Amino acid sequence: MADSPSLNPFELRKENIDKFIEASTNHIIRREEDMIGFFKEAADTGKLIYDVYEIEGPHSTDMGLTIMKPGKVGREYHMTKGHFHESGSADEYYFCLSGKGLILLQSAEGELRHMPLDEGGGVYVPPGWAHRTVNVGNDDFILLAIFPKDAGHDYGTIKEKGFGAMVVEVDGKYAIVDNPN
Ligand code: M6P
Ligand code: ZN
Repeated sequence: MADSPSLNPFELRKENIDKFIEASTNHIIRREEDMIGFFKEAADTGKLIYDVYEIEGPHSTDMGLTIMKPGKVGREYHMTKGHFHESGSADEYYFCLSGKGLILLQSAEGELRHMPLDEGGGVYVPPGWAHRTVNVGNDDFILLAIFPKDAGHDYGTIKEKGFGAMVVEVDGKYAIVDNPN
């Protein structure tokens, strides 16, 4: 265990996500321009969409904390890029600590599912399903993800083809509509 990061126990709830952030070893920042090809109308505005803080676990799993700002790019609600795992056997667990959103899931064959993800809720993402989280609320959407170290991220397929559905605002509410592409 010589190479294991030294981690202290910490409690994880929305009021003290700073404990997770302090223990994190990697910070990913996604601004609107990083999402060109994912949002239909993304431009180089510098707007922050989400942060991801990662903790490398000492054994077989890593953890990611996503903090997503509320808002839209064009008609689309803020969302993650979304990815398939490179490893065919890698699954993932998501838990929502705060906010109101959705998770979109899509199989390699194109079967699409969506589930609500709000405070106290969780979702199991089985191997082989692409996943994207979407903030449809007015506040930060905060999610904990636990995934195998060797999961890997395949963004190419999503960037090329997108998900079969988009989450857009219609009459002041969110609607899940077919992606015309
Ligand atoms: C979660 C995990 C991470 C992922 C992050 C953001 O924390 O699934 O592996 O990187 O969400 O999602 P994406 O990589 O699709 O932008
Ligand atoms: Zn994943």
